[in-house]
Amino acid sequence: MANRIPTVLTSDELMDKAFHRASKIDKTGATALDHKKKTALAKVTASGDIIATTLNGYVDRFPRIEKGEDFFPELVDLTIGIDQYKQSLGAMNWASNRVEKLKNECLRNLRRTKDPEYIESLRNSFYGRLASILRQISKDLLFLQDAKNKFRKLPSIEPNVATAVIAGFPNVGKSKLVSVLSTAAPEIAPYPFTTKGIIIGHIQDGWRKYQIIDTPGLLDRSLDERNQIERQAILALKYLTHVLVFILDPTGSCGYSMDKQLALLDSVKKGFPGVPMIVAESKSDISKSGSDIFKFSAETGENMDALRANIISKLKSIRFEEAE
Ligand SMILES: Nc1nc2c(ncn2[C@@H]2O[C@H](COP(=O)(O)OP(=O)(O)OP(=O)(O)O)[C@@H](O)[C@H]2O)c(=O)[nH]1
Ligand SMILES: [Mg+2]
Repeated sequence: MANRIPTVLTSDELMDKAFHRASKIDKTGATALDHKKKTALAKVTASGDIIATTLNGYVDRFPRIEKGEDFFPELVDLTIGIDQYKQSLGAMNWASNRVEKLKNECLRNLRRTKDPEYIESLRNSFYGRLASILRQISKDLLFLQDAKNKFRKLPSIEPNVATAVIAGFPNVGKSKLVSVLSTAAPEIAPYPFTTKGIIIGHIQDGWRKYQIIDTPGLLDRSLDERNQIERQAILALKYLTHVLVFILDPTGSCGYSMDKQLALLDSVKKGFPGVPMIVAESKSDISKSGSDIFKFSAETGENMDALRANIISKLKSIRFEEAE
């Protein structure tokens, strides 16, 4: 998505670009007046067109995003701000129309006059107005350049693939589980508010493919311990979570007590209401608790087929709208 977003020039760069192009124009004319007029017409056309076309290009090539209860809108709102984003794109549109209108007005006046000095002054005042319009949208241009950089850093998670998300304290064996379940080596995608990035693996089941996502640093602390923005970033995940796999490590090797782990499970359950959950105890090769919770070992493969089948059976029923 971010690949087609152009680099956004600052207002100064855009003005320079327009002036530079216009400065190279020199038309021939039968008389001195004719020469001056034709040159001025061409300069005004070129400088106005460059600016209007560039601004229109931004409007066309930035993605349309509406607020909504979905993963990408929530993330975009959190990292970029959808209201300001739409306002800045609107400013591009406004400025482009304004430039077009002033250009046509200026061309009309140029065609009418026979006064060489007036030609000069028309052209200069057009340049002045171009600069003034660009000054008015300079903050929007900077905002959009920043938005482009932020778009590039959003994770490329396929929104229409049924997805299992793994949660649990650090060191309980989440990454290990994702790597064992994944058909191919998992990729790491950047995610705002965590330095480690999201780990995305795929499970191939016949013709169907599922995503399995590990979220280091996100679902490994109680939601109450998060600030508002972190919490939103975590909760944005719920829109793409079709099943949440919560891993408990009862062996003590992760360094967290079972009480703490069960408290986190409770917190995550509250944050993801209505999302189907699989709770499983890891590292059964080291030791097994006396609980009746499902037990597996990603190390030896014990119960891995059953866990895989359970995850797939929950993802299998997920259907996506055709239109999306
Ligand atoms: N014996 C045994 N060790 C395991 C098993 N699964 C994971 N481990 C080990 O436990 C440690 C932590 O595993 P990870 O998969 O990195 O844990 P994690 O939950 O991804 O940890 P964070 O990324 O820090 O949140 C590693 O040393 C793994 O080799 C298992 O089934 N059996
Ligand atoms: Mg990990």
